[in-house]
Amino acid sequence: MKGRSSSRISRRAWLVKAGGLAAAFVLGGTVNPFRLAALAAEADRVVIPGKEDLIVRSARPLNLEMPMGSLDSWITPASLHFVRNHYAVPMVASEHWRLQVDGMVNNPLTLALDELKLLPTVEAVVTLECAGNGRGFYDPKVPGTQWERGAVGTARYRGVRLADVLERAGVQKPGKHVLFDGADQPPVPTAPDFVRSIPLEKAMSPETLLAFEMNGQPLPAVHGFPLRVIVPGWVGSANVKWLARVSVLEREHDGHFMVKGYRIPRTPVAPGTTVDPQDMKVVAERDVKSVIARPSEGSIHKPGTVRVAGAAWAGEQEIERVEISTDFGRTWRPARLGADRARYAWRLWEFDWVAPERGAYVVMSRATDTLGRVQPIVPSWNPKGYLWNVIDQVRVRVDEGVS
Ligand SMILES: Nc1nc2c(c(=O)[nH]1)N[C@H]1C(S)=C(S)[C@@H](COP(=O)(O)O)O[C@H]1N2
Ligand SMILES: [Mo]
Repeated sequence: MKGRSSSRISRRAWLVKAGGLAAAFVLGGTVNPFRLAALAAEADRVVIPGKEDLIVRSARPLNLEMPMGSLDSWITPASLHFVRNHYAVPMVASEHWRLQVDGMVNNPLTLALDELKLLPTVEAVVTLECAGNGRGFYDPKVPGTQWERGAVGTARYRGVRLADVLERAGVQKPGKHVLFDGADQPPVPTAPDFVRSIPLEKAMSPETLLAFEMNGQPLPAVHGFPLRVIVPGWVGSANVKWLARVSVLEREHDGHFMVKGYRIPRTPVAPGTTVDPQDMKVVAERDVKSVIARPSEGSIHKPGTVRVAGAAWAGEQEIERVEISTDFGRTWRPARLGADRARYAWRLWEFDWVAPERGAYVVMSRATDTLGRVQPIVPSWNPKGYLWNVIDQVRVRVDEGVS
């Protein structure tokens, strides 16, 4: 027993070290164990060029959150777009890069970027949100990156339709799911590769893209250069980056990130319950949700008009309305929805709250989508902390004394 547990510890230590080496390589550092230890200790001070304004949730792998208070445009600049990586960012040279299309197809394809770009190009503004966004709010706490509001962002993507590529390859009758594999690699061969699949129906729908541009620029390395999948309305994990291979399968892929990760209970469970992965299903579409960007939690305001602002989104649906309550949920009044809109993009909203007199208040936002789905009042806890979409709330103070 003793021997077994110590060998487990050393294996873990090795895993950590291997991850560190990979990250040091990517960040361009020299491999110095003391420097690595210092980096780990000061993870929140690691600076990623162009992403300085984001909250560092972890440096290795790179997980960056948008501070929601900085939301002030419908399209999120790349500098503010969250980043969620499982492993080190692979540095892909586009001239050597090829997309492999195989599996249950009549004509397997190997496409260079230039060949792919010969297909009709399309543009779409799409909101991406990590399935774990809001995980930090679950009680009891669940392991994983403790995202709060900002593992979400909206960008204009340009690419080709996945359906056009699959049509060229000719999907065979039994093909029912489409697998995506990116060029990122686990730091040790025993760790699982990040591979995901989606049903053929969603893969063939015209909104599902293979994107090579984000906000008019080639995809930044951290967002999947040179090519990523965009699966509008679905959780972030479906949107595989650094895409290297697309493969048509007969059934859902059975890799780690399908059968262990990214699953939610089929039926609701009590908070803190351990659930067998077999009693869970793969997270796919996102739910209706709104978040408050301003005022910020704990802020103090003079009596008078306080501008409340935020964003709302709803998976494959559109936002019907956003309502605000400033009296602990007794009454709700409609927010103004921003003019900018796209089928799969968030809607910005605003509300002018006339703060009556001094006191401690809770500002709440509640979105409803075109299907009539409404944000819940209490969380539906799940073991991995996915799909947090409870009515958002921030505590503020109103006080004459502030200047
Ligand atoms: N190859 C690959 N693709 C990936 C990931 C990854 O780790 N590897 N992370 C996924 C997850 S969980 C999310 S939420 C989104 C995040 O996209 P972003 O970093 O561009 O915001 O990418 C997805 N695509
Ligand atoms: Mo994610």
